[in-house]
Amino acid sequence: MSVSAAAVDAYWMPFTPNRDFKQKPRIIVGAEGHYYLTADGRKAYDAFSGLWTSGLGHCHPRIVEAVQKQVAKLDYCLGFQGGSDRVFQLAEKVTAMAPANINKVFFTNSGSESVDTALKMALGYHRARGEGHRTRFIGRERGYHGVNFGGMSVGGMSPNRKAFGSSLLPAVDHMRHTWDLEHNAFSRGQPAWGAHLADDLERLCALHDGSNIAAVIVEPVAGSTGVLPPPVGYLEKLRETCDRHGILLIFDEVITAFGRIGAAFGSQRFGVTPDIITTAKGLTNGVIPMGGVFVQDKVYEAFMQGPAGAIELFHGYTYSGHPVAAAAGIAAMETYEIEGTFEQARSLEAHFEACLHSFDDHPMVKDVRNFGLMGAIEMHSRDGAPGARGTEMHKKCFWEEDQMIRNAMDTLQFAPFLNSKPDEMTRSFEVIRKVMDSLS
Ligand code: PXG
Ligand code: PLP
Repeated sequence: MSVSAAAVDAYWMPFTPNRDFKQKPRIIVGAEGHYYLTADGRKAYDAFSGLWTSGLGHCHPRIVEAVQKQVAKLDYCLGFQGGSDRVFQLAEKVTAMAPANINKVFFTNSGSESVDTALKMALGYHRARGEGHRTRFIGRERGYHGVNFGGMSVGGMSPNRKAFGSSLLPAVDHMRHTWDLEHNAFSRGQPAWGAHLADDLERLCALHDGSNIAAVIVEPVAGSTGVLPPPVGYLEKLRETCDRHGILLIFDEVITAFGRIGAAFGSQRFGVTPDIITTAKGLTNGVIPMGGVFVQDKVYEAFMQGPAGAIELFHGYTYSGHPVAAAAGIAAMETYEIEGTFEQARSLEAHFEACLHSFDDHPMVKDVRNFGLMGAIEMHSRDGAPGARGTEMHKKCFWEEDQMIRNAMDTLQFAPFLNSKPDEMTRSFEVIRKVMDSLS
């Protein structure tokens, strides 16, 4: 069945210039491994692993089979005062992969829900310990924590906040972001410069008194904003400051968890353990929507007080712990283990870095950044038309070169498959260079 003009017209697309898209829609009807199948009958290489989601490739047979079996056996069951066998099994599996002291997970349906859940847990944790005055949150400029009210408030991407300003959470401050063209341009991996920017947290503690701050939330590697790896020593400094002031540290690992930076959790790669970790995306390889919030034992234990029969956390979603999502999650975790995916991702890093940084001297390029299998090529904007080059790259790659790439304004973002074939990766960047060369 083809998609009619009326059908295209009916759908209000997320984070998309709707009117522009609908003039010539880019519609996907299938996927196989590392390729999308387009409505006009082409195969397009997916250079963004879905939307950072599908590191194992599309339609992985083990996950497909697990989902098919599960939906025929238990399609749904309530998640409050009941739960499917699958969700408990998934919880055991994923907490076993988490850093020491992190042994509990709460399930949601997305990264945005994971973030808002984590913020509520932080408030509840402090209140349960008699520190209900800790109500302030600290985020960071250029952070992305989803689009719900909490995540939007701690997030630092101005277009996402602009129209909703008066309804953001009131007690939120932001640290500066860590990108500085003068000091850390064209960095490979973690930039050497910038650890001192974590001192912003110390300043905010001095301003408000640290005893009023509930939590600090950062992405270990900022993703949506165009891949900003943490300067050497930066995350360690945040951890140390939080400890000194009794503040919870939340790592938003919606992108970095489950192999994207060569470990189950980014915090393991960096050797810095937060109190709460938010996840989604790779939890099910993107197959069924699901998120997870992982907490240190002390956070869970703080809630386990009061009358034995009482609900400890007044929070949850109709679809928390959905059995089909949980089955997809179990199959994804099994696949990561059987195929050695995280090690494979790590082994691809050097090639990926070389491909990206081959653009360092391109006249149209302003900066190139990478960490793990996260990468960005930032182009100079065309005079008077910011974003135009990025959009042209995206469209030309799709229509003329059978490549699906992702752009945010004039920054091209790359999330190769965790099991990419090096020659396909090389070819993808050759095509991107060709298209970039053709731009004005
Ligand atoms: N936190 C982080 C760190 C994320 O990257 C979210 C929260 C929100 O997750 P949901 O599932 O509610 O979308 C995200 C999502 C991009 C891009 O192009 C990134 C995301 C979503 C869409 C596009 O970089 N990240
Ligand atoms: N709105 C109404 C009227 C509801 O009944 C519910 C859930 O029962 C919700 C919103 C929240 O939906 P969800 O649990 O899927 O987030």
